[in-house]
Amino acid sequence: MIHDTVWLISATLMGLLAVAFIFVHARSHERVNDYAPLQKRAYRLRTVLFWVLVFTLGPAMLYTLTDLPYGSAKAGASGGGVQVIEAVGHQWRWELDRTEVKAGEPVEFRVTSADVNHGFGIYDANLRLIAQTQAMPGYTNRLRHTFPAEGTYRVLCMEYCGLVHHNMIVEIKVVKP
Ligand SMILES: [Cu+2]
Repeated sequence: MIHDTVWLISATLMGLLAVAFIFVHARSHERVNDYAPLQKRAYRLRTVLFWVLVFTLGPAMLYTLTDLPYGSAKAGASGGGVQVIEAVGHQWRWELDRTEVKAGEPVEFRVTSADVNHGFGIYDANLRLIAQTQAMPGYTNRLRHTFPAEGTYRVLCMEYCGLVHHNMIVEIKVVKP
């Protein structure tokens, strides 16, 4: 959904930019000898644009800052504690210390590897990727995700790690809180 919106906004802005280029190109053949009035108009436009930006982007910036820091905002919103899943990648299986979590409450995956690099990808029932991080030996990556709906999710390895890489699948059950 958000991707569609972002795509629409980007396409619109790109379109406007293209129109501006076409406009400039079309007008570029005109000969102008007196630049003074043109300059005056351009400076006025620049001043207007400056204040438009200050009054639109300024409040937008302040508004988005209220979400910081992201981690504590998410954990605090639910009221409940964070559900922690310790995940270790092995050639060729996932080892999770729990496979059932509650929907609507944040889950923190602490992801590492016992051997080589693996990719820790969480997929929904339609095999759509919803969150991912890397499983690295000697390092623990923290991935926070809140499952909005109950259901069966799957963790698949996203990084080719050897012969039986395709076998690295484990299910996570997300249940009603
Ligand atoms: Cu793999």
